[in-house]
Amino acid sequence: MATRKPRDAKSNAKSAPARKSNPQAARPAIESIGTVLSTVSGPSTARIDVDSAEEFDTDAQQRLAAKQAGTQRLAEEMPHNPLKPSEHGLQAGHLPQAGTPLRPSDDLDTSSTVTEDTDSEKLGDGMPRTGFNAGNEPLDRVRVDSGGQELTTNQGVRVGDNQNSLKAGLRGPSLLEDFILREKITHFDHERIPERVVHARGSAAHGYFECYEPLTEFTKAAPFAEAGKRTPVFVRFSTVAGERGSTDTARDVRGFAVKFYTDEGNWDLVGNNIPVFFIQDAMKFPDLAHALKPEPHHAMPQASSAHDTFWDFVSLMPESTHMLMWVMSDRAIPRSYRTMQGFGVHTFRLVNEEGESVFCKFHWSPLAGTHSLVWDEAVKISGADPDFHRRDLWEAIEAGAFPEWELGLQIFSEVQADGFGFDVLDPTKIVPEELVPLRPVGRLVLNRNPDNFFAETEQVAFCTAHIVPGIDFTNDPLLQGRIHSYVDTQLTRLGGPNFHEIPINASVAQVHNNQRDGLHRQAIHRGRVSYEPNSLGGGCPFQAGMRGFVSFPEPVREDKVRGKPELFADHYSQASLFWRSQTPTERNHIIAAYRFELTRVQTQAVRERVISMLANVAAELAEGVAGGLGIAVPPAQPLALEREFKSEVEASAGLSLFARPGDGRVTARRVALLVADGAHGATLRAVHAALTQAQAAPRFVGPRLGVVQCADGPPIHVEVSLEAAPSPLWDAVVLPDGDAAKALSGLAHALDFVKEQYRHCKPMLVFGKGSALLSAAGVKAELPGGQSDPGLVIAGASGANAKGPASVVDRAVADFITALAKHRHFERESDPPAV
Ligand code: HDE
Repeated sequence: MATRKPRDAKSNAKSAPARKSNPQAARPAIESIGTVLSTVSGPSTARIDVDSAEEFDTDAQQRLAAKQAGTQRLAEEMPHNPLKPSEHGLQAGHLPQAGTPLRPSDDLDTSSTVTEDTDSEKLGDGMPRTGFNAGNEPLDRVRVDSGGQELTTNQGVRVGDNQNSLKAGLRGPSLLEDFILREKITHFDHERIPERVVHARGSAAHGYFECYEPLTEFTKAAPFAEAGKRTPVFVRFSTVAGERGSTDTARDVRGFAVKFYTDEGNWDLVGNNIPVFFIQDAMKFPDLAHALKPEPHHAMPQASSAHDTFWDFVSLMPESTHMLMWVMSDRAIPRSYRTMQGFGVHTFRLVNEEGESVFCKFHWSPLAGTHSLVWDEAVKISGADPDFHRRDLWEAIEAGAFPEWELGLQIFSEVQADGFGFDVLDPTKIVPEELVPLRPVGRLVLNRNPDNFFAETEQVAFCTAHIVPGIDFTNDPLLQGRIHSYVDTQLTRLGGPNFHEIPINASVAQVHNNQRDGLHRQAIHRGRVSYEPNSLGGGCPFQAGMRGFVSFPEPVREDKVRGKPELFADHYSQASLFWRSQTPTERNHIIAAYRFELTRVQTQAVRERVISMLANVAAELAEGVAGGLGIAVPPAQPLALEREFKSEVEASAGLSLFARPGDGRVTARRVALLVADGAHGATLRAVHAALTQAQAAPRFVGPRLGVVQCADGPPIHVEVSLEAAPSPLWDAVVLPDGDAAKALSGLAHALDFVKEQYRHCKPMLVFGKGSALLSAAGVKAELPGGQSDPGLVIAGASGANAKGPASVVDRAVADFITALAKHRHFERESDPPAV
């Protein structure tokens, strides 16, 4: 039971102010006792001043009188709205004035009630922190742990029996009065919320962004203020098309959304792993999403663009050609979220303290390099582990191998932009790095997994409208539409306008405004003022003027019109640039991806229409795809405008996935050490230790769980079985020598494993008789041209059969780690696969 402290036990700041007695006043104020106690009206001719408040008899009366006097004083101090003159004229619009807060003579003057100092376990200590929003405190304020606690209902009532519903007799009917059962089931019934209409499937982590050098020359945005400044972030990666429970390794664009909790408010950079988009205007987004999602009559296919409606739509929208080239490339089947780039896509603005603005494109580059799956592998992973990317991100962070990206900016002026042969407001265009190089400005590190997937990853609300001073929009018509869409979608998804109060969405910067009420409101606002201007709340919260967000005053004087600039009609020049910038391996993969997707299309005319687009990109591409479908290349689609558009650059090296091999480390690469009875334990253990040392993730993989007996030393404990973790889930394999090799050669699962490691161009380390496993799987030690295969490290015999010193094993392992760092060895690839 809460005890009520005597009022005089409070600090001076919270009790009625100590009033000096005023002998002249001689208690006439007491005649206003009715006014003090009433919430309705009062005389216009008499007033209570602060000094006379203590003439009242009880503490409550004195406080009410003091509050009334203080309120009167606040209102008097603002005889008119001082900001009104600054609302008018262009000059005033450019330089908004800050409000001028009034200082109440006592906290009571702006309180909701004079009883606010009542304290209890629920109310708190009765000392409200004025000018403070506790909802912006760190997430610790809502973190729950039930260790050592008894089970309760949501009302905090202890639950005696969590096994049985309440019944009339042991075999009798259940009773409606069972509020415990009903609360439990009702809550369960409502556990699901609508999934995101696009990007439903995702995974996220906490981390920080660290600035290298102050970028104040270009922007006043808080994360770029000083060298070494760290801004907390929450980053969510996603696929676009699939539903919440769909597979991670579908061919798709990946979302790369970063919420910066800056000290000036939240900034959401909601990007993708591909730097361009399918469409140029927000008007077409619902059409695109409807065409991409499972077809409405039978709800197939899940998480795939390989169907008629998608290709029907995009082949009628030639502006999608450039993006499609990226989506058909291996960019759309990343090996891991850790190994993909991220892009802001649109051209944004940076604005500095002087109000000067430059254009900017945002690029995230992974330190681990850009690496992808191969399609045959991606398809198989979908069955073997649909959570492949989610698991990979989680495991890497848990293991302390924190994923890291460098943020690079392309900064350019409007004058430069005017000189480009493409429009920087067109989101189907990149700015080639040859025209504007990347400037590294900081790094992103993900170092903390969420506590709770639903509370954090599912409820996080990214909105392109969330920007902070120093960042601004451009007129890119796709971006303009997004500014509306993201806030709007949260209203349905998160059930109302207070989604900013969900802990994962709350800023670390204090939030104070006059928005009130709405579903699920958490904040309890003190005082009676929820409007501006006001004098009764001391004019607070007051507008921040130039300390607040001020839009870049880009001049606009145009016809109101629905249309596009002519440069937006350049649908092919950058698609061709992308094609020219790919290596032969990448080109083969693009052709194969189109072939796969279009094979799954049922309408021949749609297939032909797609190839008629490709004929405008590159003849060999169109021929390659048409050949794979058994048809001739149709005439190229007519151009939207008979005007020649030419790319400024012939090829752009950075567009190849192979341009960013990474930092040479093998961190978190998963290596299977195949084991069976008769393995040479000492050698395999040495390899395991060396890989662990190199921060890779080795595991002993055997036919079954349990132990395998080694030819030397203690048995090896199998960590995972061949059937639970087949080849596509591993980045590389080590094949054992001795009787283990013989045993594995007789197992179809092991042969499949070896075959697929080889087919997917993965590094392989083979000891002694492990070569027999290669031959049994149909793998040749040399490449088709007779050269040696750099991804195949043949190490000779191990264990007691080993000829030569232990350093031979060391050298083989070192070669293997080098091969592993290269990730894949496409030299052995053929279409169709030979093995
Ligand atoms: Fe989105 N997009 N989008 N989008 N988008 C959503 O917002 C939308 C676009 C992107 O992890 C939705 O909260 C429109 C481009 C990511 O939570 C929705 C248009 C780019 C995410 C929405 C676009 C993106 C979304 C669905 C065209 C790359 C996931 C649920 C005008 C730059 C964020 C939600 C997360 C999510 C609308 C185009 C990226 C419906 C109208 C271009 C990474 O609001």
